[in-house]
Amino acid sequence: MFYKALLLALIPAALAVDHAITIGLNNTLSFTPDQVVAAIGDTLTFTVVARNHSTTTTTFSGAVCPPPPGGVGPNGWDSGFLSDLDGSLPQFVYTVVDTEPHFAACMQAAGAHCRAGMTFALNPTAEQTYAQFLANAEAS
Ligand SMILES: *[C@@H]1O[C@H](CO)[C@@H](O)[C@H](O)[C@H]1NC(C)=O
Ligand SMILES: *[C@@H]1O[C@H](CO)[C@@H](O)[C@H](O)[C@H]1NC(C)=O
Ligand SMILES: [Cu+2]
Repeated sequence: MFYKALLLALIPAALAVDHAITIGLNNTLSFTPDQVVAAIGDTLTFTVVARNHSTTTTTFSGAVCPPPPGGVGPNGWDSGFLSDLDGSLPQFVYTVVDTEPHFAACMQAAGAHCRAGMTFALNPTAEQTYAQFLANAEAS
């Protein structure tokens, strides 16, 4: 009985998936991949591999850039500035808590990175696509 309970307790953790996202690949203003479909309990592990960036949730449209400190919620996130200028490859981990779409961008340079297309979507939908979010960011 004890072992069965232990096994059941371990199942959700075993099914959770970690999604690795690289920030600044090849020193570009980018998230790679730029969109992820994830389930509740999954994690997003962002790793900055160049310069000094953030992953911060923002609005889908309107004043997209720069994302506000603390990020846009509910259930948003803000890594704060993560600098790889010292080669430390800093990481930020977000655990998915809902199935809603979330849109994020880098808040560096007063929104200049965001407007240059440094944008990311978690669970985009047919109505709120990554392509439209990117266009909204570039125009904001
Ligand atoms: C990054 O650089 C490597 C080698 O320099 C290249 O093979 C790869 O295609 C580049 N990727 C992107 C997304 O620019
Ligand atoms: C990273 O960028 C922020 C915002 O521009 C800045 O305040 C901070 O000093 C930078 N960090 C490093 C290590 O340069
Ligand atoms: Cu940036």
